[in-house]
Amino acid sequence: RKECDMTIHSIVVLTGAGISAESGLGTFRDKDGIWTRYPLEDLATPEGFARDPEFVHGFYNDRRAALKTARPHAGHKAIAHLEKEWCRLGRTFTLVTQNVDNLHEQAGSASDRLIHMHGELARVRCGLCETITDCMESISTSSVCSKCGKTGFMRPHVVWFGEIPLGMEEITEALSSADMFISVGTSGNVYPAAGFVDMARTIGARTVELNLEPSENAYVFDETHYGVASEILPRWVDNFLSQNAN
Ligand code: BJW
Repeated sequence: RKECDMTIHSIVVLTGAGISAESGLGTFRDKDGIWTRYPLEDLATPEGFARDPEFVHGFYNDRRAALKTARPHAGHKAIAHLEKEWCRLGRTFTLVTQNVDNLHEQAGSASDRLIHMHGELARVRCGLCETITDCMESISTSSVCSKCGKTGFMRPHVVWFGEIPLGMEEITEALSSADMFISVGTSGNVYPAAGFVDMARTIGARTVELNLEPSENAYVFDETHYGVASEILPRWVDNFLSQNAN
């Protein structure tokens, strides 16, 4: 296992809803989280969408509208800063987010090193021809696909339970050569993301958890720090760079 003073070349960061909590976007499983107010079987499964598409559209339209005014905080910016410094040194950096918001992009994270494994709120997809288009407006069962022209097949470009997460090949590749894996603001309930720490450990990467409170798999990590992301991330990144960026 990598100790702090060993040379680290390749970093993989995984983020979850907790990093965007202070930007006003809700988490899922905290005491006032989204899944405590709405049943996830109705909102985050293909079956729920098939049963009541307008209800699901309404949920995602509201979240898309909230995203228009959401701004990144010091935690998102610290990750972008870490990436910039790390890449300046010619080292490897991959940011994997479970979040469908675009706060990492807004904070300056490079889109070619960022994988939205659960999709993106700012994009919609035609369930018929699979064309993905940018969209910050509301959609409904009356929306028309700009490519195939068919009505009634548009859906949010997000990954629901039972669907295959996006970018798994790139993620597996990044994890298979990672020297350090950092998990931020995720409860460790949802797979495959919750299993990434085990994959990283298997190849000997040093593993770090930064979260408000211990996650489901906190005991697996080599290093843990608890507090709000806007405070613990900038502190951790500054400290890490001062020890490793030379
Ligand atoms: C702060 C903070 C602050 C708060 N600062 N921190 C049985 C066993 C194992 C697996 C399965 C099983 N049965 C089914 C499965 C698979 C299933 C699964 O995992 N189910 C579990 C519930 C058991 N997974 C799937 O179906 C996935 N697909 C799949 O497995 O396909 C097979 C396959 C895989 C790989 C290759 C090939 C095939 C798909 C999962 C899709 C998840 N989708 C959602 C919705 C996305 C769209 C949307 O946003 O609406 O993704 S569900 C929801 O959960 C969302 C999130 O990305 C995801 C994870 O949540 P996250 O980010 O961890 O949020 P929270 O709320 O849980 O935690 C927040 C944390 O932040 C907390 O710890 C707080 O303490 C902390 N926090 N404030 C720092 N200020």
